[in-house]
Amino acid sequence: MAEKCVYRNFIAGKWVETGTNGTFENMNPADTSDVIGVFPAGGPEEVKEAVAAAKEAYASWRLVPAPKRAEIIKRAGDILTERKEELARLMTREMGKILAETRGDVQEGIDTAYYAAGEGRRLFGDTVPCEFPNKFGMSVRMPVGVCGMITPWNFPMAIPTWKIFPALVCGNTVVFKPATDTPATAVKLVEILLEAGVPPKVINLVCGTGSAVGNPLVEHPDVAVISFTGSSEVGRKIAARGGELLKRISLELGGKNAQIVMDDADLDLALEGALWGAFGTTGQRCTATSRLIVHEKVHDQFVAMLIERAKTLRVGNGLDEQTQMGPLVSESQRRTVEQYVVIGREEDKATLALGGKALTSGDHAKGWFFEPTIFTGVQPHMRIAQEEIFGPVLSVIKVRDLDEAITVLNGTIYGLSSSIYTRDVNAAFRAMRDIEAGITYINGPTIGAEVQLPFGGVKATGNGHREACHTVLDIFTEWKSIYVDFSGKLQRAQIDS
Ligand code: UN1
Repeated sequence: MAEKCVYRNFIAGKWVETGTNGTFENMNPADTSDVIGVFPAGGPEEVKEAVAAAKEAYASWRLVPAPKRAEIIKRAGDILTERKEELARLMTREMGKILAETRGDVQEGIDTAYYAAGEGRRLFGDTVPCEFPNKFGMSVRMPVGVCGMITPWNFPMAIPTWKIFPALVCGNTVVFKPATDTPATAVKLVEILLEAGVPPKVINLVCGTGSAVGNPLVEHPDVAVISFTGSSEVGRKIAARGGELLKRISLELGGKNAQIVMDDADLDLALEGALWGAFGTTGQRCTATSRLIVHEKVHDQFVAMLIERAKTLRVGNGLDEQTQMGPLVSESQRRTVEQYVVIGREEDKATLALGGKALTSGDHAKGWFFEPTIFTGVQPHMRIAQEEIFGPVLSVIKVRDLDEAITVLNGTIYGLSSSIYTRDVNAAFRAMRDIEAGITYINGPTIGAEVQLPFGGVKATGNGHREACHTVLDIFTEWKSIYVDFSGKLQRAQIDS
């Protein structure tokens, strides 16, 4: 068994071992006898201290030229590259997903570092003509101030970097509250940022629960921006409070993503997509495929192919290179999935076609494993077709044609990712236009976003912001319009001709 490490918070330039709420342990979800470490459980006091430090550091960090700030983020990307394997292993231990995926998670952080570093030499604004002679107009992006980053456990590296790297390049300072299920990766990220040259008080890390750390961060008057990825339930509360406090709140919330399989699709390709989309990361992605909408002409054949393959998926410890699906992240996550299986079975007409049970014996005895699960005959209104489960549960819905497929796909409160498999270019273009989602894949699964395109969703998935890409800059900068009048006289806009 690995040794129990003691991890620390990083507040006001110092590593602090104890939290005002004591400590908590973080367990390997594939083997709960493996304790990854002991972590300080912070509270409002730590948030206060961290925000004060970030506010103080902001005064000088905002004046560091953006290309210099970006060089530091580029170095962080280099260090992540050097340590990719070690970080991936730690992440698999604390979060459970398989090594191929944790390597991908670190890679997404590396990609984000290099993309954000490039922005240090862009951060484009506009120069525009003015109404008067000898007058100059331009817009520039200004940093916003102290940013509170509240991040989930499913992408312990990628999602924090989506937020922290561009925020720092833009000249903001940060208080980072990672998920309590994945704090070790967060500590490593902060160590790397410091090693890369981020000045100590510019980045602060406070581990702890949402109520003890997250809420005070949202409430703090000196925190200008909250960027949150997590459940719609929590996101709604943060947005409501943020609205009262007139803060900028960026939210990336739930999804109930669907893959459409049309009758002309390459079924082998669609099968690979469905398996990866539904069971990759054990279904614990915001972008996971949790509904499969299949044309009636190919439905029975495709479902048979799907079950055949899903049955063979190797479920186990993600550290084993042979494993294809790891455990769920925690006991409570497994309980949620179990409850949804009960709900699915009780709802009329749905058939549990595969799986549905926790795996609790042999190699699976010490972790939160669950079988790949498929419901067929699902009706679009059923709870298993409407609510985000965040587990390896796929609901198959049969449809008559493209119109019905798109109507069913759009028929949830969410709108993050979507996919259609078809060889018909007309159907593909109609899907691109009519699907209500922030992301649409043609002949690809619902998972697999790259950092140079906007990431986020419509409807209850978010509040209009987009992470990644240059669109993330709108979260972490304020526009300032600047007029320079070099005429030496008063020129009154809209009045003097
Ligand atoms: C998430 O699940 O919140 O597109 C992020 C993907 C990954 C990111 C997922 N690149 O699935």
